[in-house]
Amino acid sequence: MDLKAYLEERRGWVNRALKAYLPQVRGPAFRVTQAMHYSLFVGGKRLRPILCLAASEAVGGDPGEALPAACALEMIHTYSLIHDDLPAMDDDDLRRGQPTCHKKFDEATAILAGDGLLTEAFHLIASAASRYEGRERLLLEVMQLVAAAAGYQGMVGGQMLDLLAEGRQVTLKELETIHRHKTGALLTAAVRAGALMGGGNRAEVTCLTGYGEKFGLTFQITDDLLDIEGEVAEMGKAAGMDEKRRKATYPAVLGLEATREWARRLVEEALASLESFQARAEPLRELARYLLVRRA
Ligand code: GRG
Repeated sequence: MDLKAYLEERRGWVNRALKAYLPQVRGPAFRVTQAMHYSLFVGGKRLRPILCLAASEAVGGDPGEALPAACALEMIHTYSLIHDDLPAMDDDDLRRGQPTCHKKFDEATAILAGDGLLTEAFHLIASAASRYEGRERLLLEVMQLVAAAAGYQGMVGGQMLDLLAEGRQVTLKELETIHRHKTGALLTAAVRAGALMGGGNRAEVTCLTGYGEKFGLTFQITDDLLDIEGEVAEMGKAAGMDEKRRKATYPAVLGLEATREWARRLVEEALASLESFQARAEPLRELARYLLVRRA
């Protein structure tokens, strides 16, 4: 399959849906919606929503029905990037190739834009529940799993662990715990939400969750590699920052070659999780292979 064309088409679907779902830039508090729009549309690969749609397709679902959950995941991801870039956290100037939200606006607006995107994500899933009759229970389950993945049991907890680990030696086990929570949880939730929205049975949802977990971990490992080997122009963010901040990373713990090998093994395991799926899971297979060659 042509992964590039697939990604472009799905990105188009997601961007159109996000434009339709996101509140208009108007009203007395327009500055906050302006900042939400800015960070959401300034760039981004849309990986989480695309994974969600691909998982829905893998179980034979209509990807259109997974769009609200897919877009909610992108809003949550964008909020996490806005807050992560703040001076109190990573203090970054560049994100998605453009000034970070607090540089373009100001710190208070960036905090509020993140808060606005996080809350809007759950508003979006709840609104879908009132639109799709008979799917209320399913959307409630999706809301629960997305909340768990985004909150203290998932991404927020992982971010805390990551901040606490800065500047000290961590074991491989600690590192994996950080990344499973900080990055892996939301990526896994994207796949799981898509599988549920597509009507997958329990066995299918379990296999796809396994795929999501391997995918999430590999994504973070390749992110660590890109921080060392990537080009700023392609990534749209600064490089070499992990070492500067004395962050816990796979290359720091394992070395470069063992890290690359670990990523290759995880991709094999992700592909093995899809063994019982037919051609409909081809986009998920290609997405896993793409992790090993991605440049951004
Ligand atoms: C602030 C609660 C809170 C959490 C922040 C995800 C995260 C937790 C911080 C981001 C730091 C970071 C660079 C993590 C590495 C993995 C990652 C999430 C990279 C960015 O995701 P991409 O590559 O970004 O999917 P785009 O811009 O393409 O959407």
